[in-house]
Amino acid sequence: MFGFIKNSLKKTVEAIRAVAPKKKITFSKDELENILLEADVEYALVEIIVNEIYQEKITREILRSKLLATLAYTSYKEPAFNPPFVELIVGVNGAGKTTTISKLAALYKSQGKKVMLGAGDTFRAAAIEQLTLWANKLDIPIVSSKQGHDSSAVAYDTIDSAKSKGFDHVIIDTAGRLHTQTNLANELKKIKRICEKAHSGAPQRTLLIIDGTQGNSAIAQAKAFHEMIGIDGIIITKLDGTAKGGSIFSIAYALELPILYVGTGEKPENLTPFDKYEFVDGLLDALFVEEEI
Ligand SMILES: Nc1nc2c(ncn2[C@@H]2O[C@H](COP(=O)(O)OP(=O)(O)OP(=O)(O)O)[C@@H](O)[C@H]2O)c(=O)[nH]1
Ligand SMILES: [Mg+2]
Repeated sequence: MFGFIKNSLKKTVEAIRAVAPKKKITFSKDELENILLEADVEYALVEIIVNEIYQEKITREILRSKLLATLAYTSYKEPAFNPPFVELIVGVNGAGKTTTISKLAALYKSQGKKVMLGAGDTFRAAAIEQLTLWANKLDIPIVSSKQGHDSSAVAYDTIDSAKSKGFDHVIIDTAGRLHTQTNLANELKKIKRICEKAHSGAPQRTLLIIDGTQGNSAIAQAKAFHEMIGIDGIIITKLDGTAKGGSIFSIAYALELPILYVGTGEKPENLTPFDKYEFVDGLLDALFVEEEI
């Protein structure tokens, strides 16, 4: 898997090149400030990072420790659970929920797990079709209903069926938009409640899908979802298509939530576990030349 995160930082690195055209051994505070802002790290966090550095010449090691510190909460520990492990996938429309579900399903299947999908986005007919298409392609069972039907009923039926057939994993899609924000909040809360009714402890994981091309504007949105239903972890999609890779620092710092994976393309295999060291070193490799010994 190594290299996927670094490769998908290409556009972010191109943006940085505008203010740091050449690799160097050290940078000044002013230079560093410009670099971080260009990578779309939020201004407030840039100030925190820069103000905590006392040296005039900033080396790779100094910056590395500061950047890693902003990612302190990003690792995830799976809770103890009775199978099936139920995952609820939420996020605004177009964030990449359905695509990410197919990526997760492909991953779990490749690990030998029995996976079942629930087409819980009953708001749009196209959403049900899209997930069904993926399920057929991946040869994974799916539970769905007609457009406009109760999404909680789909969630219940999926979990019920997975339990009775001895499946390991359930992934439930949800709508990104309803007629109003209050409708969406109520629907998601209800789905969560019904999951627990169908299977004690479910959903074991509620994942928020964030569109990486949105940069820092995703923070407020993520906070709203977290307050609404409680988020256990984040997946950031479309890292390959954004010059705003630095916003991951601000998102991680502001939300203090684990980042489980990043999306690095549209294909089912383009899902990479988020490795904070690879992410930070991928950026630092573009900035610093190795010091001569
Ligand atoms: N380049 C790239 N494109 C992605 C990635 N993840 C998703 N996409 C694309 O983003 C678009 C939206 O993805 P969907 O999975 O349909 O998003 P959604 O959140 O389910 O959207 P709604 O169902 O409308 O709420 C599609 O064209 C996907 O192919 C990624 O990691 N990289
Ligand atoms: Mg969808």
